[in-house]
Amino acid sequence: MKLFKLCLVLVLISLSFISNAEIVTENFRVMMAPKIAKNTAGYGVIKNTGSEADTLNSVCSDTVDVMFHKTEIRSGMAKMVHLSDVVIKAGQELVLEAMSYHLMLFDFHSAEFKEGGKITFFLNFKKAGVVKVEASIITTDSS
Ligand SMILES: [Cu+2]
Repeated sequence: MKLFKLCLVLVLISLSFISNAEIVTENFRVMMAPKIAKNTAGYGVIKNTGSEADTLNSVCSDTVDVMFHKTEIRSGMAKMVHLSDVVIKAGQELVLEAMSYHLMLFDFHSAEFKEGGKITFFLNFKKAGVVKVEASIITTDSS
């Protein structure tokens, strides 16, 4: 089953609970993948500006299959690990960047994304509810 169908259900259920709590997102972007690559990554910063910890349970999109990943070095090899339930403490931020936390987008080219386009993600938090974030599609990451 496509993950984004599940996403829509989840978002619809959660919309009534949106508190717009204390989660702030910045500088979300998706790297345009080379034509031969099926998958690509998205980066950005998620800040918890509140006074309590919150947990990122999952991430989804209505246009692409996406998972929350972290690249870890194990025995000298870079390996990507799927994460769920990532805690962001009060006042802390989670930086998604190369060789670290990232959004993993699957079968990217099947959806005909273009440079300059946008992809909407829904970050599902335990306390803050659904946080919507728009990511720009870019080719060169300057940040
Ligand atoms: Cu990954």
